[in-house]
Amino acid sequence: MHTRKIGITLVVLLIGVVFALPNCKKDTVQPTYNNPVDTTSTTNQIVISEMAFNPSSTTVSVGTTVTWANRDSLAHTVTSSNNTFDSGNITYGSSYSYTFTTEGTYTYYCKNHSYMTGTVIVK
Ligand SMILES: [Cu+2]
Repeated sequence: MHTRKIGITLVVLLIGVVFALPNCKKDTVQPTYNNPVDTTSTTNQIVISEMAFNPSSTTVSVGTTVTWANRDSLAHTVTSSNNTFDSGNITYGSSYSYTFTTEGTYTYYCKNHSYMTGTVIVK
């Protein structure tokens, strides 16, 4: 009887932890289900790897400097569709930065591999 009560208490506690963690404002334990490859990102660090911009879309505030770091062995470019910016070839291990000073949606692509596309939304 005593053992069963402890068992039920543990189950209730576990359920409580599972439901309470995401809503807990001052928890020191980070929720573990943040997807690191979430495409709705707010990062200003974009990694070029495996022939893709990661994340492919990010939302930043006006004045943010966004940096693209190339981790592919091939050279890539970060070229805006309306020619607002153009990195030229970024070789392996190099990076390119651009500061967005005007609100808007900026689509860009790689001149060497036009199927590589990305978006920066500036708010
Ligand atoms: Cu490329």
